[in-house]
Amino acid sequence: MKSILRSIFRNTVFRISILNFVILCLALQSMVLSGCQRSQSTDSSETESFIIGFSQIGAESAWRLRNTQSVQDAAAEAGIQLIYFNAEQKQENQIRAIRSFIAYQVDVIAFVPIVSDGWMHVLEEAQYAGIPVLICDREINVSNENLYAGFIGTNSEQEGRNAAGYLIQKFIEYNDQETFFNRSIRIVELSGTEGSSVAINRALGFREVLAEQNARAEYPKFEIIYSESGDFLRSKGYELMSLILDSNINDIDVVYSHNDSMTLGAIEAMKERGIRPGTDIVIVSIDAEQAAIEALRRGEINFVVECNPNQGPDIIRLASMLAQGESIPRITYMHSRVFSEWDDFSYILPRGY
Ligand code: GYE
Repeated sequence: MKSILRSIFRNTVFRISILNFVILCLALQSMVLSGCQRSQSTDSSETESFIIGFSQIGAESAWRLRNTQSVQDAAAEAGIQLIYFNAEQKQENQIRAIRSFIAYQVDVIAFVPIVSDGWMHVLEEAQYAGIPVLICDREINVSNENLYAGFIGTNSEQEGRNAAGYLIQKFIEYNDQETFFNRSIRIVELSGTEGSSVAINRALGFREVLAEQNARAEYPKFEIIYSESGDFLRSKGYELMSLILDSNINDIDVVYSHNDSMTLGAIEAMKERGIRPGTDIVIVSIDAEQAAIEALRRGEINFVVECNPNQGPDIIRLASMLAQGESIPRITYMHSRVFSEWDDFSYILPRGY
C-alpha cells in the first residue's frame, strides 16, 4: 500500500513540476511573442538595478498609451529594468503575466488591474514568492489587504463627484426652470469597462452628489435615464450614442461619459444627426486628453475632469522603495484638475496625450 501511495505521490509531483516547467516555457514564449519588452537600463552601474514586472491593461485610449509611455520613460530614466506585458484587455493575460513575473523572480510586480475582482490567488502566489506588489491606476477588491503593498492612481470617485458638481452649477446658471419645471434633467451615462474600479467609482461619486442635490432642492433635479458600458472605447461611444439617438429616448439633456475616447465617438454620432454637442446636449467627460480640450475650446464639450496618466515617476519611485524593502503609503493619489467652458483656455498647455 505504502509503495503504491509513494509512486502516486512521486507521479503527481513529477506531473506538477512538468506542468510548472511548461507554464514557464509558455509564459516566456508569450512574453517574447506578445511584444513584451525588457528595457535595458541606460547606465545601471550608478544605481542598484532591479527588475520590475509591469502588466498593463492594453492600449484602449490615448490616455492608456500615455500611461504606458510614462512608466517606460521613468524606468529608463532611473536605470531600472522593466518587463512590460500588454494584456490586450484580458484579465487572464494579466494573471498569466504575473505568474511569469513570479517564475522569473522579478523584484517588484506592478500592475494595472483591468477589473476589481479575481486577483486573490495570483497575489497569494506572489506573496508566497516574497515579491511585493504595487497596484497602479485602478483599484482591486481583496479580503486580505496584505496581498499588496499600496495603490497609486487617481481618485475616481472624486472625478465622478466633480462631474456632478459642475452639472448642478450649470443648470442653476441656466436657470431654465420653464423647460425643467415639471421634469428632471435627463442624463445618459457612457460607462467605462464593467467591473473596473474607475467605472464603478465614477458612477458612484456622480450619483452620490446628484442624490444629495435631488434630496436638497426643488430645482435642478437630475435623472439618469440610460447607462451602458462603452468599455472606454471611441468606437463603442459612437455605437452607443447612435443607438440611443436612433431609439425613442427623447429629451436627452446631458451626456456623462467616463472617458474622452467614448465622448469623442458620441460627439461624432450627434453631429451626423444634426445635434450640436455642447449646445443641444451638455457634455461632461473625464481624462482631459488633447482632443477633448480642443472640443472644449470649440464648445462641443462643456466640462472635462482631468485624470492624470503621467503616473510613471511615482510608480517607479514607489517600486524602488519596495525593492529596497521599504514600506510605502497605502494610497497615493495623483493630482488632478478640471477644465470648464467658463475657463480662459489660453492657459491650457498641450496635454501630451
Ligand atoms: O480614464 C481611460 C482608460 O483607468 C483611469 O482607463 C483609467 C481609465 C481612463 O481607458 O481613458
